[in-house]
Amino acid sequence: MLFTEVLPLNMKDADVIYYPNFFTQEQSNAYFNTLLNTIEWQEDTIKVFGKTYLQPRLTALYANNKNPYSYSNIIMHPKAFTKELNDIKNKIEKAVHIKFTTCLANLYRNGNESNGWHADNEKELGKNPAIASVTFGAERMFHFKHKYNPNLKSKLILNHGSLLLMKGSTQENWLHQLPKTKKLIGKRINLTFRIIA
Ligand SMILES: O=C(O)CCC(=O)C(=O)O
Repeated sequence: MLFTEVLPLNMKDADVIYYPNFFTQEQSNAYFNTLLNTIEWQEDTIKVFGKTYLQPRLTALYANNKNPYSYSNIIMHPKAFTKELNDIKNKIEKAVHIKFTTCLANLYRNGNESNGWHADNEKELGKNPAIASVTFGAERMFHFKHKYNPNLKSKLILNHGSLLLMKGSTQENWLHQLPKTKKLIGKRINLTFRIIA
């Protein structure tokens, strides 16, 4: 067995499963160090309501095809998967029985860096997209809120070596964010495997 616990989050109109120890501590430490140094991190500007901002994190796009990914007025063109990204992708695919093509990687350099409320619902992801989201490094809080029912919220801590799988109607009905924190914390790497066929 590759991981110990499987925790389905009990969220209405969604299908979210959390695997807190998907990777061992040893694997997670090694992946954190290698990915930090080998991923070609870039700092992009985004346009929101006509204004230009630096994105509050670094990003990179990798894929096993040439299909670009666009969001917030950015178009990202993928590089070929590195060995580590491919190994991680294979391990996830075996566990969840979904084949991914693409990985959007995020690097949060400290607690001041974040990812605002959004749904992963760009048209190139198709209907009911599956997103497999891996954490290495500092643990961070992750929030969900229902798009149509303000009473429905959920949050969890994403720990080092965890996998969060969002699928089914999750992106249609819920937003998610990774808020800032005032805690003095280290870097966190997030890998979101997606299908852009
Ligand atoms: O860093 C995270 O856990 C969230 C990443 C995310 O929401 C995204 O890349 O769309």
